[in-house]
Amino acid sequence: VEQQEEVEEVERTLKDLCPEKSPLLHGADRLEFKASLTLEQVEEENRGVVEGQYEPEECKARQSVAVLIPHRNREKHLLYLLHHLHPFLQRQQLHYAIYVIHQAGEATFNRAKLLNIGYLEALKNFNWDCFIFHDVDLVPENDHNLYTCAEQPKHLVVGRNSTGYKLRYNDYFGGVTAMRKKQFSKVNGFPNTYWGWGGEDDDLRLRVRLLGMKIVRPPAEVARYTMVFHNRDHGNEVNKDRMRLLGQTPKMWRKDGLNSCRYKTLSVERPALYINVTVDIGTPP
Ligand code: UD2
Ligand code: MN
Repeated sequence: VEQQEEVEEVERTLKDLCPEKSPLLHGADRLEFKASLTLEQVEEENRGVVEGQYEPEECKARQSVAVLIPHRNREKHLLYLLHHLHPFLQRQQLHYAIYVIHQAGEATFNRAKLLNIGYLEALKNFNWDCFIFHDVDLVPENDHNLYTCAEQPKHLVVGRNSTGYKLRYNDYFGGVTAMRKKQFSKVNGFPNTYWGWGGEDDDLRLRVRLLGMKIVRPPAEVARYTMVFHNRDHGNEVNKDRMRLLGQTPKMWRKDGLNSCRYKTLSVERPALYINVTVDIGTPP
């Protein structure tokens, strides 16, 4: 195995770097969400993806990107997202892998903690440069919205169908964000203490600001998403504590985050199109 890896490493260094702008991009897409879509079909369309991972044949990718998707009980959304995201990322000529971090059990959902776990687990497989924190129900509409990291943390959802493609509020940092490994570890990741819906995205934004970084966004014409319609899930009720927690972020960010993230990995499965990490994250205090 080691030798094989060395050969791959050499091949990688011999290839030319991919062009700054991929020739495969085609701009705005008309997204289709067919109720009849099956996993077999999506696998068939993406034969180049092996155990959730892909690398362009034609050139050496400029960034290695791990896409992290927090998940529970949204199988249909996941299928739609895989169907659109794989070809989308391939057109961007990225070396990437898709990780689905699946919360086991029925306890209150914790999106932020799942994303911390995704980051920690993904780094056990490969030294990724860039992490995309991605809601399962948001499908990008335009492949000029690049899933790469920048000098500053990047927010990729300027607009979506359900909000008339307008930014929800000025400092908004939810839905899909891109941070370099260094940027994310500098802020100690997400908080682990937000159970249920809301606030965790604002906490990450506060962390980013406290550490002197600034959020950047792609142009509004390209940073567009369709959110597959859904109601609020059972087990993800509004987090009534979120305002209080947000008030404590300046003193809590050092203690609560990547360095305090405790969980139990129940399984790591590798079906064709993603790496499925199932975890026991505990229950709210
Ligand atoms: C918004 C944000 C989201 C997050 C959330 C508050 C946008 C576009 N998104 O989403 O990033 O900050 O508010 O927590 O503004 N999930 C499951 N199963 C569940 C519950 C949640 O898989 O039972 C995952 C899934 O990836 C989902 C994400 O958590 O997309 C966010 O939950 P949501 O879609 O219910 O919340 P929403 O749309 O208000
Ligand atoms: Mn949603």
